[in-house]
Amino acid sequence: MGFFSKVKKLWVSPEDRAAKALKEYLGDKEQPIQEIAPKDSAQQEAPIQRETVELTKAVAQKPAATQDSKPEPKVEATSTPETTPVPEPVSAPVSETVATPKPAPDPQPEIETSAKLKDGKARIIEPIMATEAKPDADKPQWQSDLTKALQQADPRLSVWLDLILDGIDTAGEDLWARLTFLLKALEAPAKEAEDFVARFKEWLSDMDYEHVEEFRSELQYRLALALELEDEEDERSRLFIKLSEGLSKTREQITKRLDSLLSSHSAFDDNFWEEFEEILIMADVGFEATSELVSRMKARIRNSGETNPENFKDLLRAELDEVFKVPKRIKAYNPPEVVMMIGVNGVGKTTTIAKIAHREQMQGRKVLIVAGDTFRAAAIGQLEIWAKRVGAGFFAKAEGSDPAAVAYEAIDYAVKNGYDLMLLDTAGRLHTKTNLMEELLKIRRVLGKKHDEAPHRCVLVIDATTGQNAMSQTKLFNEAIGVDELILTKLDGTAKGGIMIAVTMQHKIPITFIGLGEKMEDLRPFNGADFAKALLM
Ligand SMILES: Nc1nc2c(ncn2[C@@H]2O[C@H](COP(=O)(O)OP(=O)(O)OP(=O)(O)O)[C@@H](O)[C@H]2O)c(=O)[nH]1
Ligand SMILES: [Mg+2]
Repeated sequence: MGFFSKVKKLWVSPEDRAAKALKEYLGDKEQPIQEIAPKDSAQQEAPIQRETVELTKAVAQKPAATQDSKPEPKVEATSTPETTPVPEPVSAPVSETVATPKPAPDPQPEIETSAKLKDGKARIIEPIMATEAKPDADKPQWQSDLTKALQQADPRLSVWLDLILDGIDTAGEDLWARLTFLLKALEAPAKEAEDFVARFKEWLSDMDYEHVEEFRSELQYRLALALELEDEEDERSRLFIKLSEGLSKTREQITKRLDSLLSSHSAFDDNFWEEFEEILIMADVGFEATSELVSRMKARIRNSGETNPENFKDLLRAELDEVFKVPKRIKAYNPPEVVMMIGVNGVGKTTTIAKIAHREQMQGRKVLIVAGDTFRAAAIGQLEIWAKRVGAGFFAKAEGSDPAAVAYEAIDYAVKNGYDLMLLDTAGRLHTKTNLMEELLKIRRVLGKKHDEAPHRCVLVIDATTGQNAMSQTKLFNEAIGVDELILTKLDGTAKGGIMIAVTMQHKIPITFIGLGEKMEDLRPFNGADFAKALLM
């Protein structure tokens, strides 16, 4: 859960919507809501403030997410060094400028940090949206300017970020101060805001990034996750652009040919369907899925009464949307949720684990990464580096250990240390005579014995660039191990994106994420409707 899932509403809205957000929140808690003051009433301002105190207290009392309560992940019986993702505290100048407001001559209520509220004393909190940006002798000019600009801005993350980054070219104290200011204005618990900034700093230093253009996108992604804004239009359109860029080669393969088919036919005759079939096969949709898709399209066209291929693309888009629709699964399990990542070598299992861990950590879950690929020391080392980078816990045993034993012990470790999610990496190829499938089945069995219904998700990672090969891999793994979800990586830059259609139609396994590049933000939840739209633009 992002750290301001409730309070963010205060920010995105003017006073009346802030009051509505409070009302909703307090409604959840079955508290009277009629006390919320109508706007423009100075006398009635107090109830808003009182309730805001409660709201912020509730946020502050939320079990501290991720890092602060996390014990150091211990690497047992391994030669690899311990992973200790301890973020550096926000440096003094930042907290001095931002986190500790100096006494103001103005009797206006101070903006308190939520961290201070953890001591249980009620204080008056003023949501920044409801506060007039009064000139304040003690407040640096940039803070007043920024407050005003944010108040007047369109409530969209990209717009806020533009304002935060206005005049900033490189990472440094100015950026930390402005970022902390934004988080504080959103009433993020101070510790979580601090962690956010500290982790981002750490990431910049790991990546050796300095200039805004190098990290803006990652910063926006992190904020979107933390603020739970990923589903909002702004972020969705950013993802759509990325998806559409990633699919450009596949689109070229399909759309160009489709356009010429549509312009050269004035009826849905046999010749039309034959050519359509050919286009799909060339785009790696595969024989079986192609013939199913063609019959489904024929039926759709019959039912629609459409006789002219002019509107064919719209109908195809609607059909693809249907193809990718999957019923929502009800998730119910005792933590930790155990996810087993499988797939042949080189498809992207390890990097995908890192990307998922990154997402989940940003959303407030405590993640343990487990090195179940014990056959190469390099694999353990690579995973450990990733765990450190994304701030997740790490569990491994010595190279050559039995992967099932690693999985078994990792569950104990995860339970003991209160992890929410355990991501188990596995080998893609064995360097012993043992059969990979038997090995994976053994891990699966051991997990199930150790923890109720584990693995809760068995995720097969496939490399989209392998085209039809992905089909046989899916069949093999599904029959041998059982696959709950698919993640398709390396969709960026391949013309073989049609494999998404093939694999979904034939195996009826939902695709949950797609990989559109090597960066953390390049793993995104899969949305069938967006895929169909991006493919048939
Ligand atoms: N372009 C692109 N590269 C990716 C993507 N996902 C992973 N990769 C790259 O693919 C390569 C292999 O990734 P790994 O995560 O090591 O693959 P693996 O499945 O763990 O490999 P083994 O451990 O050898 O079985 C790395 O260079 C990744 O950066 C993606 O979505 N797009
Ligand atoms: Mg690997």
